[in-house]
Amino acid sequence: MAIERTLSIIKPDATAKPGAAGEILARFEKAGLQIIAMKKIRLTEELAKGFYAVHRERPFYGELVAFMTSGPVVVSALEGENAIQAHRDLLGPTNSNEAPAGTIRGDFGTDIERNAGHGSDAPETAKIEISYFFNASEILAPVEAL
Ligand code: FUP
Repeated sequence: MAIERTLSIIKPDATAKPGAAGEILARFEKAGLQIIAMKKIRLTEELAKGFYAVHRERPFYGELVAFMTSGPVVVSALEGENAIQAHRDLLGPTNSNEAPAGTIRGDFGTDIERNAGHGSDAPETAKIEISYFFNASEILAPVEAL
């Protein structure tokens, strides 16, 4: 297995729940994923549309953009062994209705749209998504590498 980086977004439905963002971040760290960049922001329509541009022809695109701009998000870059799959395992299935208890989407999401978190799905998309939100100077090397 390789050391990878992935982009995580704690979505507005989860940041609206008291204590949820902190618990989600703690789950990342307990699973061995290091937070190498992080910020809490409110996505503009332009940022949300650009992030989900791959879905722009899909019927749910408008609603998804409206949801993603409805409140703050916590965006982070995570690094660790097999980080992309490890993070997606913590999230659980895309549809919160199908996500088991103990997964982030199962515990903090509601349905396929309001599903608490986003995680990159491959190394190429992780690289694009991390650079969409963070400059090189905002990404901090893990402690071991300092
Ligand atoms: P994932 O890789 O798990 O984030 O899932 P997808 O790439 O399939 O979906 C991207 C986003 O679109 C997810 F956050 C969920 C959202 N979505 C909807 O809002 N409605 C749908 O019918 C399908 C996906």
